Amino acid sequence: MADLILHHYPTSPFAEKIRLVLGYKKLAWKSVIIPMIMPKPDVVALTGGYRKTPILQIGADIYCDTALICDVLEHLQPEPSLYPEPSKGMGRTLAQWADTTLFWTAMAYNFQPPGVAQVFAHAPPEAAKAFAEDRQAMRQGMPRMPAADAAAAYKSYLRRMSDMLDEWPFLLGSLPSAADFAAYHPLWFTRTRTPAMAGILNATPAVLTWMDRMAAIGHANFETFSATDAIAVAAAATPAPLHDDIFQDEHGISLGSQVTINSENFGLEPTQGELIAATRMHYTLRRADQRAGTVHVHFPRVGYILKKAQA
Ligand SMILES: N[C@@H](CCC(=O)N[C@@H](CS)C(=O)NCC(=O)O)C(=O)O
Repeated sequence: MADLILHHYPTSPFAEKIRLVLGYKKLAWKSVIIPMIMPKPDVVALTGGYRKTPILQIGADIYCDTALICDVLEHLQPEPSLYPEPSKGMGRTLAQWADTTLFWTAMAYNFQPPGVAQVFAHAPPEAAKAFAEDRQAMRQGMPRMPAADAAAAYKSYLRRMSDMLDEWPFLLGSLPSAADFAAYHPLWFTRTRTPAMAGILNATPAVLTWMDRMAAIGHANFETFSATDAIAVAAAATPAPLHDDIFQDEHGISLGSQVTINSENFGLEPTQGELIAATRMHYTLRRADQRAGTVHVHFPRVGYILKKAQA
């Protein structure tokens, strides 16, 4: 199997989700540390535009979004499964809620002044300003949740999670599922990056012990790798053959068209390329980059917007 190369940074919650999935599946990986804010020339050489964290690279295949990365890792290493029966649909649906509603609620709560002070405690003052400007630009008008509303909602969500953990060690039963990895990472940020805000977790001890169980999964074996070497790996590799040739056309855009794909919110930077697959759940674009060569960039359908590229 070609190396799994995760492009990420230590404090990224979505990256923590994937580091733990790699740990759960005992998959060894290579770690490329990427910048937290733009510019990200080495990321964009691989993705063609998408700049969010993390991305997974396998040779000349680039996988964007953690929902897709979970599917790819599940395919490579089916056991233990991220989608245990009988709650496969429930697991995906709860994971989507956690990656959106729970994540944004927790972040609006965490990024109150004591949390911000901790996140940037060891950084020069310009770093906090540059971070705020970068994330503001990514939001593109997406409304920000007021802190008091976020606190109230976060408390309710923690109680609901605690109820789910009454009879089981994990949210949907005796084994972790995609829902646990997705629900864990925003709480991990509260607990480890903004401990001044972590008192909110104390009202739900069952959630804290579940968090300890999730943390114990660990990150498996990894070694550090440079962005330059990762781009050289892409340039030397040929993209994997597409497994699934089902074409589900929802847009009236045929395979072979030049298209753009962008996230439906937060970080709208588009990736442009030739649409070479549009399966039930995923899109694949082929693009050529001066440094990375021909790469296939993959996106999930859910959460992404496909358009014909402007001629
Ligand atoms: N839906 C995406 C969300 C990823 C995301 O928003 N990641 C945050 C970091 S945890 C991000 O990209 N922040 C801006 C950046 O890192 O440039 C996924 O599941 O991968």
